[in-house]
Amino acid sequence: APEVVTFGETMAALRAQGALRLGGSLGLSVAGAESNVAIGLARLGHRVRWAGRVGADELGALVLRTLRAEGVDTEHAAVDDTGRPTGLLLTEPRLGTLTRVSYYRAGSAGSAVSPADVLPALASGTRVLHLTGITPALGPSAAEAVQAAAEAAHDAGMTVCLDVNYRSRLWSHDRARTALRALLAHTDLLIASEDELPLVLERADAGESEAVHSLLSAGVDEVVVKRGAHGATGFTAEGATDRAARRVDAVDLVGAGDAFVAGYLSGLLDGADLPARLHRAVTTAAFAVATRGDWEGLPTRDELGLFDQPDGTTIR
Ligand code: KDG
Repeated sequence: APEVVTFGETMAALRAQGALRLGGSLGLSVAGAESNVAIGLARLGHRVRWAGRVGADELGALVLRTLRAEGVDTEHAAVDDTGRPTGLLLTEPRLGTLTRVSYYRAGSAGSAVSPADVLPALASGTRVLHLTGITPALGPSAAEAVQAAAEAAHDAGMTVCLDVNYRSRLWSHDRARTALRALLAHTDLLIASEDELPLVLERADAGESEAVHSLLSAGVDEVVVKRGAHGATGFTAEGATDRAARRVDAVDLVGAGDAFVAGYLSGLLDGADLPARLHRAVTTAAFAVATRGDWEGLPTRDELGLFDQPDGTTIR
């Protein structure tokens, strides 16, 4: 059985060199928050399954081929036979690490993922189900898939991890709050950036410690708050653990949160304690930030130690 199961929409990703409206060349890859996490975990040697839906088209073949090449189990990935296309996103670096993203995903195969697609993927023996707040924003069947999978996994004793991953292009704060709060009863590990935390609270104006306290008393075992270049904090009933970020020259911030989650879950699967989980999370996030692309620069297990080498080291 896989150690981790995840699903969500993975799209073809076209990366422009400069402003899109000027034309020029585009590089083709794939992107999707959950598959970024899956690739990150596979590179660290974990068994991980991705169970989304792609179109019966060349871009869908690219998504599945890429995931398979990265060692991600696609046995339960669905290919849409009703003509829905694989979704697409365009990224455009505008100013330093400021990037603009455009989606072409309304009506896509990925947004039509359903409970029947994902429930059979939750093999017994799976330890973690990883979900993000992007999927319930994609449409009614995708939202049902997330809710049904969270319930089933939680009932089966798996750790359900939810990364809030708010995407303002896809839905409003109010819609997100309603959908995400309905998942809390089945969530064991909640991961959010500082600005996303209010989205899972009844009262959006609560301070951080009040927010974390209300989540822990609602049954979430662990809350991890990401603070970008300022690191992260893990909260459990025992208290809070802070961890600084690793210092890197940032070239591309997109995918950093997913890399963080991959490192965190990898530590969890290895039985690491909270400080060690956060250490691995900030390390994998730093690799993502220091390299272009959502997942291309993520480390293998052997490469995790590279950050401890002096700057300028040549490995021969
Ligand atoms: O987390 C990175 C994602 O934003 C990217 O891979 C695309 O899944 C994506 C989304 O919906 O934004």
